[in-house]
Amino acid sequence: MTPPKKISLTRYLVEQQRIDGLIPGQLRLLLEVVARACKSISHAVNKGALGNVLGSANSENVQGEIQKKLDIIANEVLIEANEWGGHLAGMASEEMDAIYVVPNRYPKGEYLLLFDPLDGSSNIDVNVSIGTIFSVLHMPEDDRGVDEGDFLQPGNRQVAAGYCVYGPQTTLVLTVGDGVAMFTLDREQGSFILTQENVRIPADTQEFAINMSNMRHWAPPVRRYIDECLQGQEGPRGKDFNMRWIASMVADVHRILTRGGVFMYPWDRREPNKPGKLRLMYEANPMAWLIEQAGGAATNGKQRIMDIQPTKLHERVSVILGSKNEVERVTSYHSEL
Ligand code: P6P
Repeated sequence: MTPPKKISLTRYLVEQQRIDGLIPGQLRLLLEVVARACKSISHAVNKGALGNVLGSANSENVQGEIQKKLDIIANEVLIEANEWGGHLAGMASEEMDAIYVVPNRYPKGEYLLLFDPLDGSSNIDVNVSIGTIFSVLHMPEDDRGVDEGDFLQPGNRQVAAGYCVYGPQTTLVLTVGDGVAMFTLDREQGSFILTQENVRIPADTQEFAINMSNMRHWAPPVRRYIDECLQGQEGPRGKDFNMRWIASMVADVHRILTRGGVFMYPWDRREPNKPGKLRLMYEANPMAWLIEQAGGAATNGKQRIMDIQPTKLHERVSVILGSKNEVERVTSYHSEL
């Protein structure tokens, strides 16, 4: 039997552009550049202690979080790979306070790129999967310069979203609005090869992902949902549940895209004035689109994440996403308040 045809990311994107007319050439170029940057980040991550890339950078990011050396390396790789290509007007990163406007010495494009360059970085030093999350928006139609306000678009305006998980395999997961495709890095060829398309999440699950150590801080609807799961088949759910928590959103979401489940990082009373821990623009929105494109759901407990109108670049949000029936159940418990 002839081996299956290897379809590279480039060929997949050319076909999405040419055959389906889904993505303009400039967006295809942007996604190829982001994929190449993820390959470089994967190479740096895989070096580990041999590459002197582990440990803290002894600096803080805008979130007040201690930066790891690889956080800064990944951020620099993405900026340097994307600033000169002519497809972008600006970039925003979890690791940078202000937006990055493409310098005048380079041509400007029509897209905005937002990213968490290395999500889950607390896992770097213990060799657990981490990843890059990215979201692409269109620059608003006007001739004035780029400013932060141009980035403050709801997630339903994204034109592309994805992540690259650096785990046992390096896998790029992408949507341009026509379902979800997964590409595994072939290190011998140095290219991302299509390994799954039309990814679908089962509507039901028996697996939840949440940091249980925060239980005493949760709001009642979240507490009720988890309590019911923990009661197993003797309880109101009538089935047993398993739990996973990798403390790396990319790895937890990848598991959910692969076999279903529900992921929750809800508001809790440790920081009552913050809606949640995770960031709306470059974590929740791209992940929410991927999950919805795979048949799942993503809310903040009250509304669809992708309908939230952002008011600031590093806005945080409560996140409940994954198997549709479970997300709808948790959301319904919130509405019963
Ligand atoms: P905790 C990683 O720092 C992150 O932003 C997400 O990737 C992950 O889901 C979450 O925070 C883990 O948070 O409080 O369990 O360490």
